[in-house]
Amino acid sequence: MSLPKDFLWGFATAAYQIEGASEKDGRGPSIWDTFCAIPGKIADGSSGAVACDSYNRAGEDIALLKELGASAYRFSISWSRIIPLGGRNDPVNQAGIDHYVKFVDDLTDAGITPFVTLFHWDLPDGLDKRYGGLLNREEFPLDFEHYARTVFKALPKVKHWITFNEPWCSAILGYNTGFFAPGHTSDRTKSAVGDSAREPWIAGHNMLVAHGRAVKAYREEFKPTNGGEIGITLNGDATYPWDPEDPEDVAACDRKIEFAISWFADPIYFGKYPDSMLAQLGDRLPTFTDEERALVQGSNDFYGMNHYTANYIKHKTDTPPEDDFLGNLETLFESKNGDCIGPETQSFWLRPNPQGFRDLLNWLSKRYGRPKIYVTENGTSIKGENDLPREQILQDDFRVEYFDSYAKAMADAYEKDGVDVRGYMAWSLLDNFEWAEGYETRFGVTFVDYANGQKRYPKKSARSLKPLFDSLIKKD
Ligand code: GBH
Repeated sequence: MSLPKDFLWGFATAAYQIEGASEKDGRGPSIWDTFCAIPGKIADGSSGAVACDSYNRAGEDIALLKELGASAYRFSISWSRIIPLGGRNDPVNQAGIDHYVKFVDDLTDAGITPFVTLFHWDLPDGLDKRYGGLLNREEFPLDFEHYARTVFKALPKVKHWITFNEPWCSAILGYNTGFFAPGHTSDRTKSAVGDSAREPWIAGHNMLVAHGRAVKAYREEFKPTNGGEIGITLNGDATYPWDPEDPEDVAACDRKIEFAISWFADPIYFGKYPDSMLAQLGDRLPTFTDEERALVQGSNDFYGMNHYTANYIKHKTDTPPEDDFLGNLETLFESKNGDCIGPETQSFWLRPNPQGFRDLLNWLSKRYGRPKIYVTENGTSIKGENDLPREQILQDDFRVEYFDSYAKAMADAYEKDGVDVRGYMAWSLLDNFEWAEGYETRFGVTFVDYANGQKRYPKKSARSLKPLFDSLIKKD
């Protein structure tokens, strides 16, 4: 027994990945609807237009969560359902609000604690078209603040708020590699617009300020009456030196985490960007005005941690190209002496390494002064899973083992290392729209039969979490 007795555990999803019903009840398009319509952007040519049809099956999803024994559920709100065009002077869509009010009511009636993400990458397309979306330093933070306030007002029962999910992905994949919506990149074979050397750092800066504005609004206008807490969710992988004898590889390990996590977390906890980023990016990294810094510094009530994998890190010696976003280093699956970081999965970037989870929890706890941490995502795909017959997909022992080893690594971080971890959300409740990879990669603990009316079949892993957490959470 090693996790605290009020520890919350459950599952996570995101609106665009599960909801479908993309035109129902007045929803406006998001940048992902637009991006998916461009041939070649999504591996299987699909989109989130139907996905798991969760917008129409909210009751079914809640019943499933209850059946699996979850005490928490993390989901995101589709901004363009609340404000179809997105902006602070645009009409608010009551039908969209009503949907989430009922969802939160039904969830809490079922005894499940909601964790609500305001932004999981699905920016209203209207804002991208109107003023360049995340790139607009004046408009974007104000529109986000207004959207956030609208949702805070509508959902007073929600006590755990996440502003942004993985701003790294929106910034780098959206504006450097162009792998995600809105697909900007300097590579003109992939996009007519974009500046990979500059736009990602601007987008990241504007998300930080938008986060700060939403937090200020929450703390001043809602927290005094509703209670509750608010933070941001950041993604980051664990790092190990390719050659532990080489101090440059050891230094590059920290730099890799700084470029992924501290890019956002340092301004939030310390009011400034990491020195390693300033040194490499110079004035391509925006400077905080005093007003912006005041909004951002101190703006986390908790740290939301999304974590999946680890890498060996090898430093580079040449001057990095302008579009480098890793920190002038290579990420590898094998170390110098031939050790492998973990087994292959269906995701090219993901190799299970539970020790890395414990180590990164410690790294974060140390750097940021032992913040309260919620693990807001953790999970795995399985190599070739989608090609198996359903009966075999349901026997997902690889995923069972992943959750088992990662949860125990987290419990060790809590019990033995003193990391203040309070909750854990497995990614994901359902197989769903895995962004640029479409439906070929499955992350769910529940198989979704897309060919037959989105019917749900819980896999072995779905039922493995309750006994696992029952064994780890202290009884009194
Ligand atoms: C999460 O991101 C997302 O929040 C969730 O929506 C998604 O479904 C889930 O993971 C599974 O993918 O080699 O440059 O393309 C996880 C963190 C960070 C993992 C970026 C993939 C790709 C880096 N992601 N990474 S790159």
